[in-house]
Formats: sequence, structure tokens, C-alpha cells
Amino acid sequence: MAIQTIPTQPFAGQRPGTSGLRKKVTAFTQSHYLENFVQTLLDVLNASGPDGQALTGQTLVLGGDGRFYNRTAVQTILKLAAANGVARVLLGRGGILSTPAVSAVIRRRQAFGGIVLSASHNPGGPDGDFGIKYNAGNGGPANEALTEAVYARTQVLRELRISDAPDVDIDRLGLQQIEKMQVDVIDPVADYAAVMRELFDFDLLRGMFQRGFRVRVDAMNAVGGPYARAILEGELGAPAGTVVNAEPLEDFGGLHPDPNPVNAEDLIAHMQRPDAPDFGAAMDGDADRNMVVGRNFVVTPSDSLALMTAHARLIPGYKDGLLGVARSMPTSAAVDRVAKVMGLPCFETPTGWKFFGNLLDAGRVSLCGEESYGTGSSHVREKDGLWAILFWLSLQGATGRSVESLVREHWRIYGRNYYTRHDYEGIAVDVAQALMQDLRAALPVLPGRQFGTRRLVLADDFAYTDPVDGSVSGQQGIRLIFDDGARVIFRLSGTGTEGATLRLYLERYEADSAKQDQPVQPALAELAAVAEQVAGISGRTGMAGPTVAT
Ligand code: VG1
Ligand code: CO
Repeated sequence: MAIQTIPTQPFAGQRPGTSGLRKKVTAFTQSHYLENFVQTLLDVLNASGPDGQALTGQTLVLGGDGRFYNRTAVQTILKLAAANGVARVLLGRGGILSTPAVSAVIRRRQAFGGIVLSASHNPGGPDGDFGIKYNAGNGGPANEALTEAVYARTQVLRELRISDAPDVDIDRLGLQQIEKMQVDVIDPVADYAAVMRELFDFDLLRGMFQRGFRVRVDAMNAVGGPYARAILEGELGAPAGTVVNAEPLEDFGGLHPDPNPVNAEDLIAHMQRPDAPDFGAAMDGDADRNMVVGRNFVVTPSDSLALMTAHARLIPGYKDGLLGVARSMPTSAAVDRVAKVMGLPCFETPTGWKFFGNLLDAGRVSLCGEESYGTGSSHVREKDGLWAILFWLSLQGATGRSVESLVREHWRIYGRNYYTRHDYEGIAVDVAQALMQDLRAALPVLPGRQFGTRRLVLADDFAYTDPVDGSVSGQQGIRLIFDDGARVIFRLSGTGTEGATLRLYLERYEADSAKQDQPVQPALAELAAVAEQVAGISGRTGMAGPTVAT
């Protein structure tokens, strides 16, 4: 066993996006591609210490969503870590840890940080995507300053330091050694389950299952399976088979683990049957997203956040009330209405969980959410799929009401924010950039213009000043806001790996309870037409409509 110094050449484009570095597996498997990125990360982390050795004597957490290349990448990262001063790695058995579990382990074990191997909701398999992201000591995604520092260094990196030790047995719990570094293979579920026990009334949930409450959780052959099985079927007594597609597979068994009604159509179909379970849910590749579904009734993520906020006190972990709430800018303003009534501070951040970290750390907010099927709280520093499922189960247990009745009551009280997201995938990058550039150029002349019954009152490119550290993030999405509060938002995805994806977000508010039961797409058709008129999407892309509307 020896530490080797190996020359290397920089790769272009190793810039992390909305959530880590995501590329095709075929990019990651190029010689030194993963090594370069990890070496750079370790260099930057080391340099963050006063002596240039911040990692010396420290612990890192490591695990991933089990997709193709996960196991190989784990071995490579261990050998790099061992050669770069890391004292100990807490590794999920089999290289498995969900994103929220990494966050929980970092926090509970006071680790220096953690590395998550996942491209999350992106497709997996040899022809799919792979990804890597770093979470800091608070358990949350690295901030922009760190990711930029890593990117800058990838462009000048010349040397790798790596151990030539043989592979460790990642399937065996307990201690092993590489050079001077300890590898502690841990149960991927234990720390996470302990956090859930602290937040939820497990006796209440056990009682529900005893009385025959029926649940279907679709883990989409991704990493949420082992967690949902251990907690729902193992600890809470849900019948075997409650969690389906529960084995993490390297290619997700061909499913696209991006939980929305389109990709999780099998779950939707089950929830529409006459013998449908009481409650359904799905998670994404790394188990940080959730979709919750009632009998024949889909809940939008924006509404989910609003309802969680309204009912949080019913959950033991939040019985003393919330400090505040935050949502990403494109997420609907449904939660804002609840926050206003409850007198809670409400923050609007750019897309991406990293922007919630400071607010959570500073004790300014307790719940956060994104329109992209992500909700979470101060219990970790990531969004958390199974947590959301347990939250919704608890709401039903505590109120004795169905998902549909809870949501409809919410609309009656607060009004309904009709909401949809239209994704235009695989657009040529230059076409997408020109569309955004032209929109940006039009911003000064748009306010005051009339579109049907609506007047446009604000048009801007969303910029965010972090209220805690003062950092500014610009160009976070074009917002068109109308006099009735309706919004049309355009942004380009920062997680895709092929061409560009344009996301168009449409929202309007309906206070009249007699008009709250319309199908969503027709209810927002006028706003879709405004978007087309302003941005010329179909003409520019040649696409008659969105690839996916959720
Ligand atoms: C998407 C979502 C965003 C989410 C991000 C990571 O980003 O829109 O809300 O935080 O994915 O989620 P983008 O840049 O493609 O719009 V996950 O579960 O893929 O890590
Ligand atoms: Co995810």
C-alpha cells in the first residue's frame, strides 16, 4: 500500500450545476474524470483550513443512490481520500446512502462533510447519468462560493494523490483500513431512522396500519426503497409489499425516478382503481423528492408545502410551531398565504436546496419546499422524500381525514393557486440561451402591457441576496408578474446533461371556491398563451408543446 502522485490534465466543464456535477456515465468513466473532480474538492477543502490541511484528522461521509458506477466510484474516492489527509470515512453499506441520509449522518456524527454519488432524478444505467455533490458540515449542499472554487481549480489541476491499496469490502459492516484512513462501513438506514423517530409519533402511525390503513410507496427501484421498507414495513408494521420497486437497481429497472404523475404513472394508475390504497407516494433516485397522492387525487408540491405549514403543529417535531418558511422562486405562492395568516416569516430563494441552508442554520425557517417535488425541514439540510411521506401519513392519522379532503379544505380557506410546470427538453443550447437573452432584453418594455384581462406589473430577472451572509445570486429566472398576482416564469435547468431544458412555470390564484375544481392545464391555458406570445417558444424550438407538463 502506497500513496502515489500521478500527473493529470484538466477537463473542461466540471462546473457543478443546481445540485452537484452531473454528466453522462460515459463522461465520468473517462480516465481521471472522477479522480480530477474529487482531488480538486479535497484540495479546496484542505485549503479551507488555516494550515492547508483542514481534512487532516477529520471524518467524511460517503454514499450514493446505487446507480451504475456507484460502487466503482466509491472505491476510487476512498483511495483519494486516504491519500489526502482524511482520517475516517463513514461509508453506507454497499455504497448506499440517500441524500437526506447523508445529511443526517453528517449532522449526527459531526462529520466534516460528505460526498453524495447521485444524479438524483436523472436517468441511470451505462447510458444514463452519474453525479457527485459535496455537502458541508451542516449537512447541506455546498454553497456557490465553494462550488465555484472547486470548478476554478478543476481547470488548473495537474496532479492526483491516490493510494494504490486494494479495494475494500464495502458490503461488510465495520472497520477496515486504507493507508492511515479508517473506513467504517455503516448501516445506511440507522441514523436516518433515528431522526424520523424524533420527529413523528410512531405509535400513531403503527395504530393506523393496525387498523388497516393502506399505503403504496413506489421507490422507483431507487435508493428510497431500503429506507421506506425498514421504517414503514419494518418499524411501523405496514404489510409487506407496501413499498414497491424497493430494491435499488443500477439502471432503476428502466424507470425514470423523477416522481411526477407522468413518470410514476403506475402509482397514479393504482391510486385511481376502485380498490386504491388510502395513500400513495413516490420518491426519486436519491430519495430527496416526494410525490404524495390521495385516492384519485394528486397533490402539487407547492400545495403540499402550504398544507404542511398550516398543519405543522400536529406533528410532534413541530408542535411548538414553525420559525418561518421558505420556497424557491418558481414554487407557487400558496405557502405565502398560509405564512401571512399565521404571522410567519416567508422567504423566496433561487431554485436549488443550497439556498435554504443559511436560513435553516440561522434559525429563520423550519420548513422549505420547491415545486419540483421537494419538501424538507430543519431536521436535515436536504429535501427529504420519506420524511414528507411520514408527514402526510401523520396528518391523515392526526386528523382522520383523507388527502383529498385536507387539500380541498385548504383551498376553501386559503384559495387555490393553480400551478403547472412545462418542460421543454433537449433544446439546442444556443436556441435556449437566445430565448432567455431576448426575454432579458425585453424586460424594460414589458411592464404596463396588457395581456387579455391582465396587466403585467413586474418583469425582472430574479436576483437573491442571502439575508444571512449577504451573498448575491443573479439571473435566477425571468419573472413576469401580473396585476392579479398571476406569474409566468422562465428558467433553464441546471441539472440536465443533454442540450438545454427550458422550464416554464405558470401560476394563478383562485379565491372563489366554486371555481377551484377545474382541470389544471385549461385553467392555465391563458397564461401559457402569454408565455408563447412573449417568448416565442414553439417558433424557436420547433416544438408544438412541452415535453412534459406536470
Ligand atoms: C431541478 C429542480 C430543482 C431541484 C434540482 C435538484 O433543478 O428544478 O428544484 O432543486 O432539480 O433536485 P433544475 O436546475 O433542473 O431546474 V434533485 O432531487 O435532481 O437533486
Ligand atoms: Co433528488
